[in-house]
Amino acid sequence: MQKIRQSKIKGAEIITAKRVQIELEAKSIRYYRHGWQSWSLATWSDLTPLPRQKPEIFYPLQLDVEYAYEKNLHGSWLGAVEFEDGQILLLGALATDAHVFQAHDQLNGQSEAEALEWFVMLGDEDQVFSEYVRQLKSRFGHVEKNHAPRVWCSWYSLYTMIDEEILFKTFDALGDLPFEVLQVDDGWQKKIGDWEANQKFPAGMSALAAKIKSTGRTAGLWLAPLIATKSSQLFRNHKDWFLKDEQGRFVSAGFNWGEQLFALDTTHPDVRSWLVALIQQVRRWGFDYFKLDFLYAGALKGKRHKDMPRESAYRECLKLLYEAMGEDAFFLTCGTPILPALGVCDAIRIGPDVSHEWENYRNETLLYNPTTPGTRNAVRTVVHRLWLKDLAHIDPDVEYFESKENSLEESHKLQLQDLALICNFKATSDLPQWMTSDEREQVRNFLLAEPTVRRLDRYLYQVDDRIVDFSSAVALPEEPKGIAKLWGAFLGWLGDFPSVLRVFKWLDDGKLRKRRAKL
Ligand code: 9PG
Repeated sequence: MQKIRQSKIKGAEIITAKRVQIELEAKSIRYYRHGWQSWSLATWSDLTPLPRQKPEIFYPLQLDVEYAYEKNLHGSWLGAVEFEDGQILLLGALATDAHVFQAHDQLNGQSEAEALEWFVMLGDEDQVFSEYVRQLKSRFGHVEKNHAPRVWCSWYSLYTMIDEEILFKTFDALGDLPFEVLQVDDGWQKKIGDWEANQKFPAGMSALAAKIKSTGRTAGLWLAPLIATKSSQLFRNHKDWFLKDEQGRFVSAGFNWGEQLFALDTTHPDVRSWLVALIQQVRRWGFDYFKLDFLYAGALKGKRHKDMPRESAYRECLKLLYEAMGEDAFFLTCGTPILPALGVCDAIRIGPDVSHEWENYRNETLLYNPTTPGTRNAVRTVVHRLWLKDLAHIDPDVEYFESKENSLEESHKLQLQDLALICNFKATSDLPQWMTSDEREQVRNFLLAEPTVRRLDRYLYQVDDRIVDFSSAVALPEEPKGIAKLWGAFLGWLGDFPSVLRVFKWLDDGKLRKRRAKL
């Protein structure tokens, strides 16, 4: 263990150790916590640890489950402390498989594997983060081969209710809007694990890609290749491919689509061959843009075929996938642990899902869950991850324009659009069928905009001649008290029952079916 006193830190330092301990000598007022994967919370907060988010059944897919019950302030790979005088002390790993904690008057870094290089610096916020980025870049590499394309993605309008007929119609109706990629999201596959066209796509996947390409655009496809549901053929036929714990039980990758999820052991040679074959198949269908999702599953703790640190195993797997795609493809990682993805993909989703709601009282206040889909949740975490911009293309998720099926206030839609301009990653799921001619022009102008962006302060940006202020969006919800707290605890308990979640899914699906029927 390496111990250092704050007053001994001069400029930027690099320390090689398994554990480092920095004695904080000045009074700290805020802590920067960095969540593990795309959807996990990243934020500055005061020094009282946040309430534990609920329900627990989602932990494997919303945060790093290994640290879910940690009492101290903590985060993945890096942590930073703000002092009364505004100076920032940042402690960040320059390797994967590491965690940072603040306890009492200490900032501690801990490797889950071997000794590693730790970056430590005291200074202005801008300075310390940009120097950390420079150091990360030289260790992890940086992919520059593509610009971030302008994407139309099917998820945030039709969700799983996509089918061939509506997508073909939509692709035609997009007309000359300057999208470069039309990306088909979740809903085309037989099962999670069984990556073949389902009965809603009778013409098959090659026809779908060909249709997109006939409009002069790149075809994009969503897959979650590292997980499978219990009912999939993949899981039933290849149980030995899935990650187990030391006791030989399958490791949970969480719960979604009304089912339990399991994770592939990506160090298993047969799994590796299967993954490569899958990616090559998707390319043969004609898709050149990949949104690979639920990737955290490749970095869960477990007993692997090849014994290696979990995040290193995951990074190896990303390399394999990236290589299988080939030079001319574009690779967006989603639900991905952040640091392990640097240098081995083109773009990283850096926040949770947006939604047609700005905030949701049940999820965000009662269940204190900053990871669930919601536009405010997305803005908060993305704003706190903008420092990653020089390391990869950063995807803040989609923006909204139409008002027929969307009740977001204009000012909230604008915040999201401005954030996308700051990220320089533009996407929407709005159906042209829902847009007024004004909204359509708005989409066009947005897609073509290339504003000059300047960071003025932590939450303050200048976008061309406009000042954009995210400070009201990033505030954390008030912790529920009294009756609300009890109600939250009850809902959290209820939310851990798969049957309850299946009822919610059934209700949501009903609403979506109605939405689809109207088209
Ligand atoms: C498709 C979607 C979209 C979306 C992805 C991902 O339970 N959860 O916490 C949870 C979070 C995100 C999520 C699904 C579930 O969405 O981010 O863009 O592709 O999958 O299913």
